[in-house]
Amino acid sequence: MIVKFSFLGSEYSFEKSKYVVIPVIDNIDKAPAIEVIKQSLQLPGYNNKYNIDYNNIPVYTYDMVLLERSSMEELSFVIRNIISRSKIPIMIAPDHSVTISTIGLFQNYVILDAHPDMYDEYRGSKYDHACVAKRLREYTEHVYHYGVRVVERDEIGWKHYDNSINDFYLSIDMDILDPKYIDTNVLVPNGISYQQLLDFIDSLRGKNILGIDVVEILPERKSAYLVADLIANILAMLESN
Ligand SMILES: [Mn+2]
Repeated sequence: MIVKFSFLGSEYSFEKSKYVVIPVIDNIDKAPAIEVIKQSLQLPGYNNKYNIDYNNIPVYTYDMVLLERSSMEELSFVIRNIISRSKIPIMIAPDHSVTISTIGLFQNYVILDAHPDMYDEYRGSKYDHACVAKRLREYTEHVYHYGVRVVERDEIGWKHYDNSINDFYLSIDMDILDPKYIDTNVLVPNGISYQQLLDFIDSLRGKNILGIDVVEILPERKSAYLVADLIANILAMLESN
């Protein structure tokens, strides 16, 4: 049997899929998304929490988007194409700045992150990963954070997530987790555990998640396996709805 190099080894076509994983990579040498797909092939075939067989999840893996040679506008076009077909895009990316490509496409955001990312400008750029929520807030006031634990003096005006929000784009910066669970771009002590993150994901059951990104990850085996497991659990949760 040929196993496709796709998330969960899925053989669903784009047309038949409900979820579209988009591996976004900065450059060939920094490509955690490739490692995440690789590790997804090592997952067990069955999710006993949600009673879902992973090979029954209609997920398609999109062509890799190489950010080194593509623009945010082009990435935005890809996302728009996927949501216009009523599918759920799932970006896997090394950097949180990819969320900026969704501006204008969604009204509500739930962001899991150790940081509020509310800098107006960072390292000379308005599109740095530290400015993500600030840029989103210029388009919609409905941006809600969960898990924030490091706030700079200038980062004001962000809002805590509450359970009443029902339709949203979900952005997960993996530094929400304590560094003992995962290696991320920025190491922030005192984060939540992986079990707490899975419990939060479970609390989203029945809600309408319109798009997802999982970001700020490193291309190292252990972290990539955890991200693969997380995305598989999110898909199983959505399928069990
Ligand atoms: Mn962060």
